[in-house]
This record gives sequence, structure tokens and C-alpha cells, in this order.
Amino acid sequence: MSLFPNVPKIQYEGRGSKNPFAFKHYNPQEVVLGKTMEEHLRFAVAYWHTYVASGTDPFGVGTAVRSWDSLSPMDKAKARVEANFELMEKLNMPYYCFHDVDVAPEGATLSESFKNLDTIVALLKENMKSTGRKLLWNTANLFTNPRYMHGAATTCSADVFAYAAATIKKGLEVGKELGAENYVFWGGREGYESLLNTDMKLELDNLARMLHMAVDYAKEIGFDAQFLIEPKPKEPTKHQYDFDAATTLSFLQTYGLKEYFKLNVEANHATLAGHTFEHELHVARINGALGSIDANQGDYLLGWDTDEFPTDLYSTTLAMYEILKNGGLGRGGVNFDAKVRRTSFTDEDLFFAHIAGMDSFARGLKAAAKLVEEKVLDSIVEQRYSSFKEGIGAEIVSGKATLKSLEAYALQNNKPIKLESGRLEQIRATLNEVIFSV
Ligand code: XLS
Ligand code: NI
Ligand code: NI
Repeated sequence: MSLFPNVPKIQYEGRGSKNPFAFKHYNPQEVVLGKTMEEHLRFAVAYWHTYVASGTDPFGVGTAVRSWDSLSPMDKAKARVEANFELMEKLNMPYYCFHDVDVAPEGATLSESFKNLDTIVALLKENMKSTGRKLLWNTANLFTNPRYMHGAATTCSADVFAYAAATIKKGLEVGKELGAENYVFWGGREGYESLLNTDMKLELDNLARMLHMAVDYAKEIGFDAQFLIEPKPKEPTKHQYDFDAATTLSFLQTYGLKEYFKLNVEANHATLAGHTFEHELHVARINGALGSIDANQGDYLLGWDTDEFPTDLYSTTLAMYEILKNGGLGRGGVNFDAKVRRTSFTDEDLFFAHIAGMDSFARGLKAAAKLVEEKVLDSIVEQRYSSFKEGIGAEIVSGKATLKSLEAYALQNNKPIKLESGRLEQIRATLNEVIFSV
């Protein structure tokens, strides 16, 4: 039985197609820079936004109309599994991602919650086997339940810390059972509201303790997923410990965790931190820590995580540029951590939204490939820093120069210093031409 009977299988029809149920740019088998689009992009659907979110906002109840709305919690969970695999098939989406509580309802006790999870995980496994669809990552939701009001790994309650640890342990077992390629840690409430009642040092030490325990347990059970931390600067807490890529990398370094973790960089979290998406990707990349991305976009007029489907071609192009420069995402992928607007309440909107996101990333990939192939930005950057290629510049870069040798150079260098224009306007015009040509 189909849960989305009004939606056909989405095919690639190419630029100019007027069919809303067709890809205009995402052509999975098309080869770009030696790899298929499917291999480059590794798209994933986010369970929480697509099957669980109902369109509530602080002023109103849910608006989404879904065929599983009236079912009991366990039947609802089962219907969502069906919906997931039908949507993935129809969109030709290879991966999905979930939090434990997205797929199975919490029980009255921890062991009841585990039992519910086991039932649904078995069902997911069956469906993955019969459809060949895969799990990009799973994670534990350590932020929704009131027990996490003070945090999970950074809580003031040792009992809550233990509860969170048990939940992560289960998450790692589930990830192993389903062959997850990655396991994500987003520190939902790992942060604080006020220093007036906070022991920051203890909280950070405990966060590191929890992550070390997770690394050890994954090793113990032979779960070889890539571990990912997802930075976010605020929301829900005022001061989130994993503020942005740079802060998170420094935390990992301080606590001897860097070799075990990469970053899951989310576009809307980058802009909340006052950075562009490409800045965060670049910081992760040059530190060898770009693992995966949460593809969405924020609204520059609003100050929160609106998690919109990505349609901004400048952002997708520059994001894909960073990913190509990274040599790809490895075991990571492009997860649509994005939700339809409250007014887009029909099932069809779920498909239109993913088509828009997938096409925007496919087009971004094509534009980025052109930037790489034609060395558009590489040649600009190379030229701009060419003074470090020879003479005194080469001495600085090679480590030979000292303050003394540089003083001697500067004192005898009587020619006026010659500077070049940064040419940003011209570069942006060139970028426009590339984006509109693909
Ligand atoms: C919330 C986060 C969350 C993570 C997974 O803002 O983006 O959805 O991706 O816990
Ligand atoms: Ni996310
Ligand atoms: Ni987010």
C-alpha cells in the first residue's frame, strides 16, 4: 500500500522541464570530475523533519496533514518506516538519518524505550535489506525530554549523565546493527544559561569524559562509523559549548579527541554563528575535519534555526567547492536537515522540497566543478599570494626568516611597496557567469 499515492517516481528530465515532479539538475549517473553525482552527493533524508515535524510554531499547533496522524504511537512509528522507504525510493535517495526518538516512541522506563526501539530497528533493518537504502547516521536525542533541562553530558545531575550515557550506548549498538556510516553528536543542551550557577570547567571535562567513553565503547563492539560533532552557537542554550567549527576543534584538541572526530557542518548553524556556510566548511577542511554536512539554509531576516530547504545557489556552489577541494565527503553525505514551511502542509510538499534541495546541490556541484576545472579561484588566490613564492616571501614560508633578517630586508628595501587590487567585484561577476552557465 502506498502512503504517497499522488507522487510518481521522480526522474531526471533536465533543464527546462516544467514537471514539478522531476529533477532538472540531479542526474544520479551523470559523471562530474570522474565521479557520478550520486557518489559526490550521497543525499540523505532527515527523519525528524520529514516524518515527525508537524509544523508547530510558538503560536500555533501543527498544520501538516499525514496519513499516520491518527494512529497509536507504535503504529505511527511503523507507518513512518513505510513512508521513509517509499519516499527514498521515489526520490532515489540513498541514505537517511534519525534520532532514537524520531523512529520509536519513548516508553515509561528506559528499558521500555529500548524495547520500542528494538522493534522499530528490526523493521528498519528489514526494509534496508529489501530496498538497498542505507543509514548515513543516527544519533541520540539528549535534549527534548525534561530530564535534560540542565544538559546531558554537561548536566549538574550525575543520574542524568548516567541516563544519557546509557542512551548513547544504545545508540551506538543501533548504529552498528544498521550499519550506520557515521554517528552524530549534536550537543542540544550542552551549554549554559548563566555563569552565576555554572561550573564550566566540570561541564566541559564531563563532556569530554562522555565522548571518550563513546569512543571506547564503539571500539569495544567493533562499530567503525565515523564520529561527528555538529557545532551550533545558540538555541536552545545561550552559550553552546560547540559554538562553531573552530571552537569545537579546539575542544577536541584540548581533550585528546581530535583523531576520533570530524565535524558535521550545518549551513543554518554557520549563519547563526555569524559565519558563512563556506567559512565553516573551510575551517573544518583545512584542519582535516570535514566529515559531513547538514544541508539547509537560514533566513537572514530572522535570528533562529529556520532549517529551510537549501535553494540558494551561491551557497550550494561555494559549499560544493569546499567539498570538492576536500576530495569529497568520504563516509559523510548531504543530509537535508530541513523542514517544509508551516504553510506547505501536504505530502506533495515533502517531495517538492527535497527535489528543490537536491537540484540546488546538483547545480552547485556542476558550478563548483567548473570552478575547480578552470582553476577560476585557484588562479586568483595563487596570483594574490605570489609574493610568498620567491625572494623574501619564500624565506618567510620556509621558516628561514627571522625578525632580524626581515628588519635588514625592510631597511634596505627602499622601493615603494607595490600592492595589487583584490578585485572582488570582478571575481563575483565571474562567479555569476559560472553559476548561470551550468
Ligand atoms: C538542531 C540540529 C539537529 C542535529 C541532530 O539544530 O541540527 O537536528 O542535526 O541532532
Ligand atoms: Ni543538524
Ligand atoms: Ni540545526
